[in-house]
Amino acid sequence: MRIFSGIQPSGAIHLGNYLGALKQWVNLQEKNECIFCIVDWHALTVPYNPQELQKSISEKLIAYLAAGIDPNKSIIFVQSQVKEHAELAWLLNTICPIGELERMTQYKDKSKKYKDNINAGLLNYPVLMAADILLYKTQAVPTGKDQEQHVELTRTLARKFNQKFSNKEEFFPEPDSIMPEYGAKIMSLTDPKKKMSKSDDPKSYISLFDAPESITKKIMSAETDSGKDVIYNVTKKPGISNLLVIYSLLTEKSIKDIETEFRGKGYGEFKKSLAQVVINYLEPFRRKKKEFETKDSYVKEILEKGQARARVIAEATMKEVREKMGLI
Ligand code: ATP
Ligand code: LTN
Repeated sequence: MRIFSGIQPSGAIHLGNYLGALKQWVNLQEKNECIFCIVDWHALTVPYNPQELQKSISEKLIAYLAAGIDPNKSIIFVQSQVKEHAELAWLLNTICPIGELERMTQYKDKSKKYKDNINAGLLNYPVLMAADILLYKTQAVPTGKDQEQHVELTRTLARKFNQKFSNKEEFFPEPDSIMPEYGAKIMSLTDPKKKMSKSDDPKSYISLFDAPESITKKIMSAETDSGKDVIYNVTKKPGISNLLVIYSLLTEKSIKDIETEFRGKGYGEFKKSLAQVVINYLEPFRRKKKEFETKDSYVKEILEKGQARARVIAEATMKEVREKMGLI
């Protein structure tokens, strides 16, 4: 299968991004043709600092590598280096109903969060994402739960394009979402009713590269619920349930077994143990990050090679798209 996914170069990659997306990518690359993108154009739709953008892109690439994405198996590249993404996004805009965009949850959330910057890019964001995916004739898109709606719109646009411009034959495949059974929506540590998000306060997430002391501090002060029993109940105990999911995914123990282990022990002891689990799990990530930071030219080369490989596919698709749409 051809797989495509991306992460924005905003904030620091956190456990939610890892458990929802990156961890799946690492497994998928073994048996599929995978393309992983750092979607810098998407990150411009909310306020950002131009001086920090390139640094943030390098950090994301290092996070991909530290998490286990192998540049010999997968294509890794930066979105803005392959201009066909913008061209296809424009063309798909002409078949995308505005109403579909206005009902997108992420658009509604982000326009509430950035009231002074509700730009057209924020509304059109899912069309660019559809272009990212369709440009590579992708069959499946591994992401967290929050992106499911955007992948659904991508399917709608693929179908519309095929009907209008391809004699109803499948030119663009309609891509499936791939989501993990657990971990598709890891919640914020400071507000467990909201998803963990890189653009929020760093106290609300654990970055893949947080120092051990910082991990302990964040977990010990994570918002938990009234009561003291370590029990999974998303409606009554969203805070402790979120921590249980993280514990279970990182140790591969079932939630039931963890509940039994901490019966009668209270939140404090559970959190202390979780902090240790997270610190140990992320230790190789911190080590690999240091290693890659000293290999500047190797890291640059990965992006150059990735870009060249991505471009070959993108150019071929666009040639066909232009012909189908009556362009030269
Ligand atoms: P931002 O706050 O800048 O919007 P984000 O934290 O939502 O960032 P993205 O770059 O938008 O991160 O997402 C990268 C990938 O991580 C996507 O596949 C997304 O679905 C997934 N993801 C993001 N947040 C979570 C989460 N809390 N739980 C599980 N998966 C997540
Ligand atoms: N919108 C996604 C990032 C993204 C993406 C993509 C994911 C942009 N293009 C294509 C999968 C496939 C997000 O905010 N996480």
